Amino acid sequence: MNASRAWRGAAAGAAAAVLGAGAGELVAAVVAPTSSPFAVIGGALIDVAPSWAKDAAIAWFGTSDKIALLTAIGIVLLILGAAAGICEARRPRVGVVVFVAVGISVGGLALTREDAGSLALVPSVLAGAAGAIALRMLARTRPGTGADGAGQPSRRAFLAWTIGTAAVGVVMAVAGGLGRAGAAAATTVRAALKLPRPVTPAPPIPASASLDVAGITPVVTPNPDFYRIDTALVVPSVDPSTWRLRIHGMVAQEVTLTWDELLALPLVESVTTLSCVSNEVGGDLIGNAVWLGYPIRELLQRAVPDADADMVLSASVDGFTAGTPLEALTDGRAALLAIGMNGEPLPPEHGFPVRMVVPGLYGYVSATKWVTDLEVTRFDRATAYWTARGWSDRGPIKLESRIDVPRQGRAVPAGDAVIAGVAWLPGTGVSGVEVQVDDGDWHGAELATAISDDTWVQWRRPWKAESGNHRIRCRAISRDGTTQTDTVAAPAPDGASGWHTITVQVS
Ligand SMILES: Nc1nc2c(c(=O)[nH]1)N[C@H]1C(S)=C(S)[C@@H](COP(=O)(O)O)O[C@H]1N2
Ligand SMILES: [Mo]
Repeated sequence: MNASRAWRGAAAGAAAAVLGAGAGELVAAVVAPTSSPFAVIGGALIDVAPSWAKDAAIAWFGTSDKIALLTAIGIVLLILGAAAGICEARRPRVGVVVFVAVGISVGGLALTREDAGSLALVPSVLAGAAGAIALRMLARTRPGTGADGAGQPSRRAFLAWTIGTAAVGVVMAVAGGLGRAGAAAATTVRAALKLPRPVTPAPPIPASASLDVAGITPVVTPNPDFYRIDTALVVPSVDPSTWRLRIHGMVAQEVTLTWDELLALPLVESVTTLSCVSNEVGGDLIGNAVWLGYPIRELLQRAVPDADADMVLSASVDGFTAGTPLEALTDGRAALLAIGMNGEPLPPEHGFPVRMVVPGLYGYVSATKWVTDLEVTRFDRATAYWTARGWSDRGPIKLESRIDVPRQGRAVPAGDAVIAGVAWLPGTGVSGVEVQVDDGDWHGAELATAISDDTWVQWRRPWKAESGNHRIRCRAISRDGTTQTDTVAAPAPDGASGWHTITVQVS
């Protein structure tokens, strides 16, 4: 086979792959939103990925990890399509068989996913079939075997057909994506929803909780800026009218709760800082919000957990699970079944309609989004999503502090400057922050008013910046008198530690 035939085969195969993938996204949007080929392959990869891979993905791509994964899948599918196209050019039907086989395999995989509906097989199988047909048709448009025998028009026709096929695929994929987001119950119902007022509102946030420092992290994180971490490639769309929470397991009395029942309960508001265990020292996988919800403790009281239970395994519609110490849900802290975030219904990507928020615990052991099930159990009987992947089964948030101003590596003009940031130990609170420049003494920083012991607190310290390179470090002191450890730990298995250290150039 000559090189140009191979290239044309590859182009035809790649274009057919784009068409197939686009068809898969579009069909999925209509019949099975969580079972598009990309969602299925990506979801399966996320679930089989070892924890170091998740760690690396978050370290490299941050909250763009999902886009990076989808891009990688797209590239692999393109290469696979091109290879199938070359096979087809060499031996008609072989490439077609590859497309059909990939479609059926991904369809089969779709059926094994936790959130698979009855039509889960359909998008991928149709995607494979559409790709196969496109490849067959493009193979026919190809110029004949004689190198230039078919002449220019046929070559041009082939190019036009190939580009056209890929373009149709892209349009279908975009339409599918937009359609899925727009039609999702979570989007339409949420828009029309009005949250009840809390019976116990959070005290107003004092003006003194915010320091007047340009560039410091706002003390309450606006929803669009709140970090997002989860295993869901497609944001689950949960219709509140069919939402149910079931509390079962080691309980005297099973409890189920509907959306209307939840809304009718006396709701409370509290401000809690939520952090991801993958947050590096100095990282931004942390945010603070005003949460509206119902204390989980009250619901557990109705269920009456057995005396020897010590864990609540919460599960979401997409199969994610978290194992929370029963004690953290019953000891009186503001552990909420939350429906509101900063005065709005939960944004879809933050768990609409209902999620958990537990002060003092990393999200992976406590903050289940799209939650529908609480099983009262024991740590020696149940394993949760991340603990099955090597992360610690207990996940208390570690005492930490972060320098936001100046930024690492930034040039700072000599003279009066300010060093500022945030510090946190949700559940206990922060009583002080100290700052060190180069090898000088540690100096106490000014603390803003803490909203509560469950939230981070802003801090600042004036600094006479002299020209040259400087290293700046900070450490927090918690209300129980502990100083933040300088022991450097990576996020795995139970959260990063160490002093946030930056270098700046003063001129
Ligand atoms: N259903 C579901 N809930 C989840 C997760 C998830 O993957 N799926 N990730 C958890 C983790 S690891 C964290 S840090 C928090 C993040 O919540 P956020 O995305 O609202 O910031 O959600 C938790 N709840
Ligand atoms: Mo997390």
